[in-house]
Amino acid sequence: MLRFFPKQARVPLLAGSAAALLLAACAVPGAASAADPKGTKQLTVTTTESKFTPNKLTLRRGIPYRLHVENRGKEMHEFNAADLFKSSKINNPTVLNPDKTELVLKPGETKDLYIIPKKAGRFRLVCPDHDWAGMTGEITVE
Ligand SMILES: [Cu+2]
Repeated sequence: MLRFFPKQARVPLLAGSAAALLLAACAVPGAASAADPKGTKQLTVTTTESKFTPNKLTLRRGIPYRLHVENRGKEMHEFNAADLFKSSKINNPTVLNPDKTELVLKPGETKDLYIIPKKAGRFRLVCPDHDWAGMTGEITVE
């Protein structure tokens, strides 16, 4: 009788740990999810004072991209491609600013945007804080 009770108590404890592990696995950023569909291509753009590198990108319609933007500068930079974002499917819109026009990056910050371009064309890329200094670019969707 004395051994029976601890064994019984162990079962819900284990089930609880398994559930906690499962929850932890789901919370890991970058874990396979709806945001990272099969065939996703990664593109990396860095921001510094005062430019995008590269500042010309070519995407293809209907292809899922993970647009990885790294701010390696000492100032705040924005990756603003408002018209492209408007005409695309964005799988994680909460990474954008409230107007859904740009990624805002503090110095040293990195953000990933999951985007599927839907409309062909040439779209303006700009950092509204530093466009006067030439911090502009162009994204072509084919
Ligand atoms: Cu800037």
